[in-house]
Amino acid sequence: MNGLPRSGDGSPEPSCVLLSGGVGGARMAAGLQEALPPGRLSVLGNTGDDFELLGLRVCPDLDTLLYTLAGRAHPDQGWGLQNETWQCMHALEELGAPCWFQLGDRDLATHLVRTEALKQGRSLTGVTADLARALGLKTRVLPMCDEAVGTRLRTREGLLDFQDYFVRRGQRDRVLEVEFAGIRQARATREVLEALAQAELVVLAPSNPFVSIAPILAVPGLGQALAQSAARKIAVSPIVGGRALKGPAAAMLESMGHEVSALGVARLYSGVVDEFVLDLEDEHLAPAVASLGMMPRVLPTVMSGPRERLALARALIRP
Ligand code: FO1
Repeated sequence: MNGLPRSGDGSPEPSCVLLSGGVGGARMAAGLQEALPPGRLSVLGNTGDDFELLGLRVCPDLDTLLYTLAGRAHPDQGWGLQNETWQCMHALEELGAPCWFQLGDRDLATHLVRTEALKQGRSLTGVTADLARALGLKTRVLPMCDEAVGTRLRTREGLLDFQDYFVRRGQRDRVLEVEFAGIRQARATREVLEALAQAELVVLAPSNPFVSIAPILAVPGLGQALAQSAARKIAVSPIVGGRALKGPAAAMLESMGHEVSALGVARLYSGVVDEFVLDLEDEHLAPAVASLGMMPRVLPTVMSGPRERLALARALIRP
């Protein structure tokens, strides 16, 4: 015996649910997928970044998860596919079509299949499961909900749709407030509720707390199911040494009046998780995290490659 908690089926590794958005979330998902037996991981993906482009339904965080878990993601940028070609994008440019958001030729195939399936009445949960199966995944990738929810950012320039802020305007605007259009009409799906009910471990990925994790927690019924779950709940800080490893999390903490540190993130998750993972660089913040009622854990959190993400995942699984 190795002291690990035992799952209902007698396996020593726990059933795990990961809440994920962006590239950091997908890398955490890949580490957990490798650390756990096949089929033991469900990932709840943020869909607040979704939008429509040229008639296609774009789901960046779900696709980043699918491609990363299938080992097909672009190795440097993290989103999109490796060995991608851009013939369609060049043709669109010649036609004067909007090209600020880049969809590669192979990525377009995913978008065509998803958009057509949705048009035929399939749910986003159903079509995402179909795509995952086609890519050979055993991990379940679950959209946070089936309804359309749009993350909007209040800035001095007005209310911006997420991808306008993130890609078109290059994250240059100071974010004053974040809202999730359509969230009141959304409902936690049966698949998400089942995954949370069966989970022995829930991990909040080192994703942006405001635009990746918050929309997932805001889905009616989902936050309550998480609160009622008997699982161990752990969050991993996306802030290391006062900086975000990727993306605008640090800038958002500052512009929305929070401390720009892992402790600032821990305060946002107070009451949501039992354990909070700090990077080695932030060990000095452990007593302050403990005073929030969360157990601090100090681990190497920077997932610079497959070996580091597997090591982090294994450390999270161990109680
Ligand atoms: N990010 C960019 O910075 N520029 C792009 O042109 C872009 C295209 C894109 C296409 C498909 C996809 O799944 C993701 C894409 N992303 C792009 C990333 C995306 O904006 C972000 O990963 C998330 O929305 C933030 O988590």
